[in-house]
Amino acid sequence: MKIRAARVIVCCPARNFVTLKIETDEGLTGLGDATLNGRELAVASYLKDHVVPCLVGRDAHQIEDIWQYLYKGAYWRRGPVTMAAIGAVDTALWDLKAKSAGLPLYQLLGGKSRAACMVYGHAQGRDVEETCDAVSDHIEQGYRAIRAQSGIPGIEKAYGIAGAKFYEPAEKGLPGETVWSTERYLDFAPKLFERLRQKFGFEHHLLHDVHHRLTPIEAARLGKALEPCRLFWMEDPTPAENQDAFRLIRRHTVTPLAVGEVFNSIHDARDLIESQLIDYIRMSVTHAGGISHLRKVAALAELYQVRTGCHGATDLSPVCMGAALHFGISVSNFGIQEHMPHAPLTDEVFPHAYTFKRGFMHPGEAPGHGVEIDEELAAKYPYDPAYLPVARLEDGTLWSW
Ligand code: EZ4
Ligand code: CO
Repeated sequence: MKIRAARVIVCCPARNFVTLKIETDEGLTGLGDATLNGRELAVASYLKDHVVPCLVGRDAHQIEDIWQYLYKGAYWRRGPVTMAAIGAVDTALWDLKAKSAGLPLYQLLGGKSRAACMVYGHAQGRDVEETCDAVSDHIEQGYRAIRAQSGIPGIEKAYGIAGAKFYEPAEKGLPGETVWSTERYLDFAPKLFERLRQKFGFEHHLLHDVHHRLTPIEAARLGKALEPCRLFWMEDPTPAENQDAFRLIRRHTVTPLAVGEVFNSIHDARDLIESQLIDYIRMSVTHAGGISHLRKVAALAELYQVRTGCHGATDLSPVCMGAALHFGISVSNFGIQEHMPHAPLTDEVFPHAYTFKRGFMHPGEAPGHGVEIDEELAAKYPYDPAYLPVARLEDGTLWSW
């Protein structure tokens, strides 16, 4: 099965996506997601200008060798652009291998370890009561696990809150500016979860994303304050370039910790996993070098009872979601999968076999990862530049968004 051609498709059906399509001499096609929110064209160029010329003519079955060729062979290792590009190639090759075998991808990954993947949805509101309503909505839809984010008194444009039904992180035009106040947030967050537990009890899992905003000692304080509310996880409490920060947080709280949506390599996560400083690793198929590399991360994590909780916001395309569900249903230490439903137009451009039912998702039984692209429809929605916002403290200091 030789690679005959590979193409990069950039489109904007409700938001921007970068998709790699690999074609074989036997006429099979495989898809990989290469979307890097706000930096899409860098990955598109990396693929088009530097990777595709090296792929043509290779045996599409040689997934591991091609991975190593692109990683070691580039000399320049790691980084979100490189790893998203390699991840797209890897995902497309797994798709092809499974299609050529006539099997759903999870069968090639060892078969099913569970019936379906538990997912968590995003409840958001401008204030506590609106967030309560959103949680209630999610419970009605059957979600077993719900992430709750709320507007914070005195903070304009808090993370995770949108006027629209679904929160979409990127905005058209140049980066928007938001204001952050740790003091206001730390005062508010425990009250939100106390209210949610008071209203809904402990039947459902509650999750929360701090989005890299706190210092280690502040994160420790928040984790401690949230203990009576028994969160499923507290996500990204501090920026994780400093893995040591988690030693300090861990000394003070038993609130479970989830980290890794911005990681792209097993080396970013190694100390956190081996030192048992986290409970969930959130790396995605798209940003962490594809299924091959994510399986290695999961295998390392399994040794320490760290479970997976893959990033699954709308900037990961349906191709990523399909691949993530095959990975999730097969891997022994699956924890949970993030689920932010895509816009109807995105789903139309990427027809897929995966399904959602009462809080669980299943990858479906189609050969490959089960996600395709309608290129004709995609061509009607050309790339439209968009950026993630930035955050500043009230005095203007630039902060982590
Ligand atoms: O900010 O996907 O857990 N989810 C998140 C997301 C990320 C975006 C970045 O592109 O943190 O909202
Ligand atoms: Co997050």
